[in-house]
Amino acid sequence: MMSSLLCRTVCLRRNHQRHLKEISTVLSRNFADMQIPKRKSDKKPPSIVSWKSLALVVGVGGSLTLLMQYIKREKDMAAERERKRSLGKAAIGGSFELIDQNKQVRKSEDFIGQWVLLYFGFTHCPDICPEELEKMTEVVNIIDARKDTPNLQPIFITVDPSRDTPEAVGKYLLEFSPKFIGLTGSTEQIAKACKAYRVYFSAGPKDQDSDYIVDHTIIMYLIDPNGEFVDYYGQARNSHETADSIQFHMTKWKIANEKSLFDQIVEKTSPLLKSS
Ligand SMILES: [Cu+2]
Repeated sequence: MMSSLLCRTVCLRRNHQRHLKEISTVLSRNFADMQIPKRKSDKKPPSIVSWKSLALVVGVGGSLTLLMQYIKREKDMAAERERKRSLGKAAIGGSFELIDQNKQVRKSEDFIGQWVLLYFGFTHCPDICPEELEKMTEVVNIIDARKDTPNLQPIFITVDPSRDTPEAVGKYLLEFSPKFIGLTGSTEQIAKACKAYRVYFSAGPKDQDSDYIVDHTIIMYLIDPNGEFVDYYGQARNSHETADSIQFHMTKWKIANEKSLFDQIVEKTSPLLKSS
């Protein structure tokens, strides 16, 4: 009895030990399979968009936008020029090459950058031309006296080139204002200038003193610094009305042609864009 009890105790102990061993083996296997999660690194992952590439994208994008706006503006201006042409406005005016009172060749292009008030007449004109040149002098003096307007260059072109030599023109215009530039030339040159401005002129018959009257259009033409005809003024307009109208056109032109900050940026960046 005693021996059987002892045997059972020993057997139980052995079973228990075996059982513990098995548990330990299973546990150690399971622990070996378990993966310990790695600690997250403090380092940030590399960003796809760096500051440098972002700046480049913004820079290129901005430049392209400016270029597109510049192209659009150029297109609009070309359309406006075309519209003016189709209206026939630009049909008045054109190039000329004449001789001034100092016998210097003067071309229409020489006056680019200036506001010009142009009048066609002749030095032997009994009344109309003196009146108009008097008025023209007043207009020029009014405009020149105004600080917010650029100066106005008065130009006289003769429609009587056979009598109006450079000397005769110079002497005549000094009676009105030293600001005048007086132009003469060959019959062909004068005819060409008159045709450009649609000025009609026709010499009448000579009297016993060989004097004659030249019938002609009595109009003052306003030309802007681009050399384009802007407006005209007939006899009915007095000097103040004419000056006010000229000032209005000068202001309008300045707004339309003034370089904005945008234009300045485009001007500076467009060569860089072209070369890149
Ligand atoms: Cu006249």
